[in-house]
Amino acid sequence: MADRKSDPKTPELEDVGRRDFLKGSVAIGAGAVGLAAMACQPEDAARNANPDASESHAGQQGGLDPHVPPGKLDDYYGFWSGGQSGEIRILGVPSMRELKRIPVFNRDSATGWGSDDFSKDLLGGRTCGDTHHVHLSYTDGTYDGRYVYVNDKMAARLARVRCDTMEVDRITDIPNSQGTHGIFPQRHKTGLVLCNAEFRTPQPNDGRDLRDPAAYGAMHTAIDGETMEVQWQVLVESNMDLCATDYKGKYSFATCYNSEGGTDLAGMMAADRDHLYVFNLAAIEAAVAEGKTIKVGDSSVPVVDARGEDGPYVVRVPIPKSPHGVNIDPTGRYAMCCGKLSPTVSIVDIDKLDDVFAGKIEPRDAVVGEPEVGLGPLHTAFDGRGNAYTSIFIDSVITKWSIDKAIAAFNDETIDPIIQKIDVHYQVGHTNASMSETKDADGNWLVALCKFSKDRFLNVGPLHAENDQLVDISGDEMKLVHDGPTFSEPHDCVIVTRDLIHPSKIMKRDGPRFDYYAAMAAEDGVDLLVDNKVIQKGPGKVRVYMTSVAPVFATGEFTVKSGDEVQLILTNLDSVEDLSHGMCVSKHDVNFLVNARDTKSATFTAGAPGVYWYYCPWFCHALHLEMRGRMFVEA
Ligand code: K7E
Ligand code: CUA
Repeated sequence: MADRKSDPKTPELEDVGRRDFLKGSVAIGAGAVGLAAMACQPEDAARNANPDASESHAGQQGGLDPHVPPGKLDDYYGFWSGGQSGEIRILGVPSMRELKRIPVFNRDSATGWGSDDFSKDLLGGRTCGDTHHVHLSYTDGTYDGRYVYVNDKMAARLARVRCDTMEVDRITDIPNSQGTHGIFPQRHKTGLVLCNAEFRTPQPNDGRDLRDPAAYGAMHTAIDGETMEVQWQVLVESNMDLCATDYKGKYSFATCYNSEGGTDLAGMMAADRDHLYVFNLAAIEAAVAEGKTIKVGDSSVPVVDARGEDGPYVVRVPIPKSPHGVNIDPTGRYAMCCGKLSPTVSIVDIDKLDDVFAGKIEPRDAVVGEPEVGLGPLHTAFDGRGNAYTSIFIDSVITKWSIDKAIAAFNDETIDPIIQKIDVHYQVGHTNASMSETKDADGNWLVALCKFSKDRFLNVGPLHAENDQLVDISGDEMKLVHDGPTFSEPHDCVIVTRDLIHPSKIMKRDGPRFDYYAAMAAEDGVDLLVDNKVIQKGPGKVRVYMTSVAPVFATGEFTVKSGDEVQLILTNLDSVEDLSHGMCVSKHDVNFLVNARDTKSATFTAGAPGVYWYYCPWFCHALHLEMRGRMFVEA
């Protein structure tokens, strides 16, 4: 890469060549951003054809070994969001092997998520979602291995996954919000999870102010990470994109790319500066406690109205231009705000924010560095050794830079904070590094989640794989060591040392799902772990309680009437690790998984009179194919 040193305080775009694409895109619109992405492909492809993977093996140039041999375990759990798929994936790092998909907002045929009774209730009739950001719960600045939180941008929801079962146990609808995008849990304890509304809407959104965008606003929402109840909201005038929290529990943050309040592209890009919202959590909670709040629409959630000027609840730190990511470094001192349409990262000194709120200094005085890192900076990761790694979308690079030097360079333009730029393929969105979002960032691995893969994999038709590339950052130089294709479209990931995560091997039978089944069993006088019973619940309503031990269902046949509403509740009595069964009912759209010691159920309407085989769809035994029974449907 050409050296791009220039005045860090001057984010103007001066170079020719690829840089012109951004100018063009700003002038012409979103389509041109796409063209810019295409245009830089052949050059990148030629330069990086056939990288020799063997170079990266242990012992050579001090690099780490990304190869995990058969039978060996990865050092890290990687939690990936699933984008349009509405799910979460678990990958092993550094092997980048996909270990699991956790259905969240989607309907999933393999597990029955979205069609079994409990998850169907939880999803409230919705069948799809759009997950962008996964974060784990924290205690004392590092992961406590309890929960994973993930947003749904499509329907403004927050879901929680238990780390012992790796299943969703709660989903919370966020009121007065659309486009819930950035989320971040507090880091000093399992406290609040803050959620940003990216889309401004009328408040309340009940038909008023439809065509009066000046009256729109957006909510910064606090959800209790334990109860998953919405605690309060702060109403601001502009949109909010990515979210972050400090390490002390004092502040939360939201980037704003549309301070203009625009409703089209030109309008949203008009201003040279937008801002970082800083939320003063103690002041907000005091206002909530004192009742200095409003109610919006049908929601009973207390809302602090902080629209307009800086005040005790919110200040706005000016950031050039349409900022996107905000990431806090592992020392907790600095918030890195990526410019997106400015080639800069603005370094906000969190220690100065008390003085900003006290009115002693101007908000912009909290910016202590603004290194120029490349065209289209989006997100920043850290190695715990004082370096930052920023993903650069348009240039398709990861830029490694020194935080200390970037701060020094703010007042001394002879200092160059840029250490290295490495090509990634192509158009990187998020980047993250091992333990990067914690005080224990360990500087081993970095992942670049590239939005395009083009020529990197076999052509599989118009929809290409994403390319999640693994970079060894343990040495002085970043080294690309692996291309990892992923299905559409994880935005973000976190990489967690494996000793922090303790999943159970068989189902523990607690939590909201088992509360649901315990109530049902009590109502019917049934012991789920013992009984096999067909219970007539009233005219046209039947419950079938069934157990299984490989390779048989304890109930080999049962009889219902055509048109009956049938609820089939299956308990897997096997206590053997990895021995899952399931339930498929022929021609009735029923297919769900029942793990060892688990209970699941589905409700369906019995079809036309006849015999319908039900069977176990999970290979569980040499006689797995014989694991089936008959449902007799009578006229
Ligand atoms: Cu940058 Cu939704 Cu995190 Cu995508 S967002 S890249
Ligand atoms: Cu049980 Cu196959």
